[in-house]
Amino acid sequence: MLSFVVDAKDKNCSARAGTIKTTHGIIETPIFMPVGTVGSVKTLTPDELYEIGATIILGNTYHLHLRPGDDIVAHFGGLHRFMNWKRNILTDSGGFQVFSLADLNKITEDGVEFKSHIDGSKHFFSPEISMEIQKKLGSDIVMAFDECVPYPSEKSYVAKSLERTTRWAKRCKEYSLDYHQSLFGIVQGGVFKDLRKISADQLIDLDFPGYAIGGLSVGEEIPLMYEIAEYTAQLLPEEKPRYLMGVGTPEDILNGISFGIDMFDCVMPTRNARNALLFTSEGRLSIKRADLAKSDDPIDKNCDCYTCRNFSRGYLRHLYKAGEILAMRLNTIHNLHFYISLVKSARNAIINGNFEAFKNDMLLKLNQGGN
Ligand code: PRF
Ligand code: ZN
Repeated sequence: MLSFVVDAKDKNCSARAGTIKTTHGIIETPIFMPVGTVGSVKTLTPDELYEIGATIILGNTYHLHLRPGDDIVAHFGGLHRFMNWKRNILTDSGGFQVFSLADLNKITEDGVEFKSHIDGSKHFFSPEISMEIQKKLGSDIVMAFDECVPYPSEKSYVAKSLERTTRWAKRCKEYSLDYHQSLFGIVQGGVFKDLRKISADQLIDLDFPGYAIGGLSVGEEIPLMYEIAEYTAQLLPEEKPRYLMGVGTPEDILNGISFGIDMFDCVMPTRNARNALLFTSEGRLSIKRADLAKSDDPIDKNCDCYTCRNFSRGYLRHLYKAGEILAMRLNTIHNLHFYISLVKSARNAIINGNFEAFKNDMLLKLNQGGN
């Protein structure tokens, strides 16, 4: 089971530093969780993830159920053993992927009928089935099965949907998971504050060990996303971890931390790395740029990742242009290191009482662009 303590709180905003403990180790928050959808953080080995400093990664119920199948993962003793990752794993419930990736057939009170994005085969997820799969995967943090409504949606539909998500959350809670697993509830309610409040209150009544904010970063404008994330975060219990699902850019994460959010995940650092877009302390850098051909500089002179310690922008540009697999690996190491260092620095700043200054300075640097 999971424990959480708040180690320090900022004086000027809601940012906090905390510590989560599980049977797979300690997670210092705020934390960024690399996405390992199908049981691999794309291009990296677990050893490389350790070196980068990842303490928790994310896996997906939807993908692992379709391929290789949760029975196969269970045969190997669960996802930790299957992929040889010894630290924490959080699994998403499928309650987003069935709506965003699969060919959706029907949503009923019981669950969701959908067709696989891989081979079109028919499947059914219910709260109980999602729990059963996540139990077999053996993740440390299990997410409740929810409905993430698209943006924009009619308020009347969002209201109906969040009530069903609460009933589903209750069914998830009634399912008996393994002793080492903790179930997080997911607040929905779209961009409507009154609906967010209803959803948060209903889930708080069910007393989960942690809470996620779902249904954001689904196409709404950034200021609106911030407004709803900030509003929802302060509705949630102080003494439980708060997780903003699928967010976001380095700027989004700094703002999220200032709203009192502790956990983040996003494909952005890994996906962008494979597409030659790198995050640096001086803004974003496209490693494709012709003028980098003869550059001896590292990606980021302030970065001490394996890639920056060993390779030039010129070499990385060459690898990318030549379509070398190593380009994706080295870029991924750098981008994940950037994200994980960013949240580590934010944590230190919160503990040292200078988060606001740190955040404003970082936001300025990140937006220099023109790199
Ligand atoms: N629900 C679940 N997973 C998610 C989301 C959600 O709303 C989001 C929304 N950004 C990302 N991942 N279960
Ligand atoms: Zn680097």
